[in-house]
Amino acid sequence: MRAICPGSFDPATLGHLDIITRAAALFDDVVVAVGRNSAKNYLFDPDERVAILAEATGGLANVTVKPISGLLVDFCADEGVDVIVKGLRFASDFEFELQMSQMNHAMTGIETICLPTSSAVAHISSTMVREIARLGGDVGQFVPEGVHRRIRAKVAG
Ligand code: COD
Repeated sequence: MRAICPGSFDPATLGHLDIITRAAALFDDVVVAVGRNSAKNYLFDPDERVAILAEATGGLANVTVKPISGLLVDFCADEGVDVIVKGLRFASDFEFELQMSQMNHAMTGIETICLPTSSAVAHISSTMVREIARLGGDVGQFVPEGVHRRIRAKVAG
């Protein structure tokens, strides 16, 4: 089966990597889809986010990374994706993911599977990583090393 892990990934964190790695162990093939959530104020542009994730998932042979600009369900139909995989941290994630999964299912019938977050990375949030980085804090414990390096360069620049 072919799965998709969609997200904004701004920036990709150890929480995202945990979900992607576990999805790659469950499914034959995983597409990581770098999308756009219009409510978010991004640190990295879409091309940078794709490059960052391609580097971070380089060790996973059945994972590819692609950008998406339109509807997720259209991308899934075009790419032959069978199932959407999301991560769940808290009740607020559940409410958001439940509604998105129902909207996506209503449009094309595609199913969403949610993996509970691993306890070691449950607290990690891209939004908070962005805020800490912009205010000069060290986010090294929350993100892969390549992402940490790029954040330091972005904030310094
Ligand atoms: N542990 C486990 N899971 C985590 C963690 C963590 N520490 N951090 C994040 N996650 C999970 C999130 O719960 C989510 O499932 C996934 O990782 C991605 O998270 P984000 O924050 O990077 O991505 P979002 O939620 O901003 O992404 C939203 C999408 C881009 C997927 C969404 O807006 C979308 O599908 N856009 C395409 C347009 C579309 O079809 N819109 C209609 C949707 S109904």
